[in-house]
Amino acid sequence: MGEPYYITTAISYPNGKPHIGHAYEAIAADVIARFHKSMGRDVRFQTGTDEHGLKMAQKARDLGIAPKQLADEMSQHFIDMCATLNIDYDVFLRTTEARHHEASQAIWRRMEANGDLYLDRYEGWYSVRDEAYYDESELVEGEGGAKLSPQGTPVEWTVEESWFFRLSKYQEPLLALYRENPEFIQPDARRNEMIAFVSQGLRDLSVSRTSFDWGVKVPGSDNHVMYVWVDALTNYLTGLGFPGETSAVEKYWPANLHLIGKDIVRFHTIYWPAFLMSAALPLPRQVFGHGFLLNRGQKESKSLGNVTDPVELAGRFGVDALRYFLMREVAFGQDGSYSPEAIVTRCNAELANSYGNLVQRVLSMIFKNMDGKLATFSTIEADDVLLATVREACAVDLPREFAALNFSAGIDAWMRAVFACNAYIDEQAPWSLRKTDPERMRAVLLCLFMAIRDLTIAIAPVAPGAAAKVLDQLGIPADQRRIADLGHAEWYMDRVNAGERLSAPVGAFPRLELPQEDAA
Ligand code: ME8
Repeated sequence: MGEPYYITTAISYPNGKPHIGHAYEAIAADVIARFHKSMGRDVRFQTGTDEHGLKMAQKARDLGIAPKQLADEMSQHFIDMCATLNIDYDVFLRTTEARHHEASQAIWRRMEANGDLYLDRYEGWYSVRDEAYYDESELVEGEGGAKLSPQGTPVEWTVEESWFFRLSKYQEPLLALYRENPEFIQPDARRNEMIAFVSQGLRDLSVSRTSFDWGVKVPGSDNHVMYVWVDALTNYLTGLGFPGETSAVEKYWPANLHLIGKDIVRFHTIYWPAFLMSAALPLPRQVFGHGFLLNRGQKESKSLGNVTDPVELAGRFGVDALRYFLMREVAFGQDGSYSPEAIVTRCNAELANSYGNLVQRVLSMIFKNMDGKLATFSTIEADDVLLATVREACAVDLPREFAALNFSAGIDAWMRAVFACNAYIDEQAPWSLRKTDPERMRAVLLCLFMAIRDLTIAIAPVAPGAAAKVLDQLGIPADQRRIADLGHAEWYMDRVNAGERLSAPVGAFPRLELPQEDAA
C-alpha cells in the first residue's frame, strides 16, 4: 500500500435535501480521492451529516417532528445522493452516532485539561442560519434597519451562561501557522482574508448553550450542550476511531485535505486548529475553500424557485457528464455557474464528439477490419509522436494539475491529447489503408488503441462509470488501470500474442439533447 492520504468534505446540515452545492463538493472530493488512489496512494475518504445545533432543532420544531427523525430522514437523502453520483467514500459519518458524542467529549476534556475552558456569561449576536456568533462591528444593516450577519442572515441577541474557549490565546500561534505553512489555507485569497481577520484580534469563543438540548452534552455540565461547531469539526477524528488510539488515527491523522466551501473557511482555519492545538493533536495539512456554484449566475433559493435537485440533474444528463462538466467548467477555487445549455454544449463538444467518437471509431475499425484482434507492429515517426504526446498528457500534465487541484487545466491537457488523436486518425486515414497497406492500418489502429487506453485511465477519476465501461471493452484488467503505472504498462504484447479478441463496441458517451423545457 502507498503513502496514506486522508481527505474529507464538510459534513452537511440535513435540514433539507441536498442541493447542487453539496453535490459539487462531494464530486470534487471523490475525484481527488480516486485520483490519489490511481496514483498509488492509500486513500481514506470521509463525508457525512452535521445533525446537531439550533438550525436542525428549529427546522424539526417547524415540521412538528423530533430532530432525530428529521436527521434520519434527511441524512438518507445525502447517502442516496452519494450513491447516485458514484461517490466512493470510506466513511459516512453522522454526528448523532454514539461514538461521535464520545469523541467530542474526549476533545472537550483535553481542552479543559489544558486550561482553555471557563464558565462565564455570553451576551452577543448569534445567527441560527450560519450557526455562528458575530461581533457588533461585523453586522450589516438590512431592510428597515434590521441587523444582519456579514452573510446576510438574521441575527438574534443572545444572553446565556456559557462555557468559553480561550481563542484569544491562539492568535499568535495561528498567525505563525499561516506564515510558516502557506499551503495550510488555500486558495491564497482565502488565506489573506483569514490573516486579516485574525490580525484584528480574536475574542474568546462561546462553546456551549443552555437554551436548548439538541447536541452533545458538556462533560460535567449536564445542562449545557456543546456549540454545534465544536462537535461538527471533531467528526474528522471520530471517523478514524478517536479517542481510541486506533491504527486509522495513527495512519491517517493529520488529514491531508479538508475540502470545504468558502463560507466556512473561518471555522476550519481558526477554530479547528486552535481546538487541536489546545487538545495537543496534530493539525490538518490543508484546508481548501472551494467556490460557490450558481444557477445561471444566481444563488439558488426557494424564493427564486430555481433550486435544482442534483439527483434529478444526474438523471437527465448522466452522472459522468455532470461530474465532467463541473470539474471542467469551473476554475477550482472560484465561483462557477451552470445551466442545462452549458452542460449539453460542453459535454457534447468534448465527451461525445471528441473523446467518445474517437473511441467508437477506433474500436469499430478494429472490430470490423481486424476481426477484433490486435496485432504486433513497428512504429513510424508519426506514431511515436502521438504516443509520446498522449503519454505526456496522461502521465505527467494531468497528474501534475490534479495534484495541485487545478482540474480544469488538467482536463485541458487531456483534451489536447484527444484532439491530437483525432488529427492523427485523419492524417493516417486507416480506412483507406485497408486495401493499400493492411499492415500499416493495423499499426495505426494499435497505436490508437494504446492512446485510448491511456486517455481513459487518466480521465477515470472524473468519469469513473464511462471509463470503466471503455476499459472493460478494451479488456484492460482491473489491476492495470492506475495512472501511476501508465509509464510501464506494456501488457498488450502478451495479449496480442495470445490473439485475444475484442467484443463489439458499445457507446460510452451518447450525445446529450437539451430537454424541451430548457430549449427556450
Ligand atoms: O456548512 N456551492 O453545512 P452546509 C458550492 N454543517 N458549495 C456550497 C454551496 C454552493 N452553492 N452551498 C453550500 C455546513 N456549499 C456545516 C459544515 S463541517 C465540520 C460543518 C458547501 O450543509 C458549504 O460551503 O451548509 C459546505 O462546505 C458544504 O456545502 C455543506 O454546507
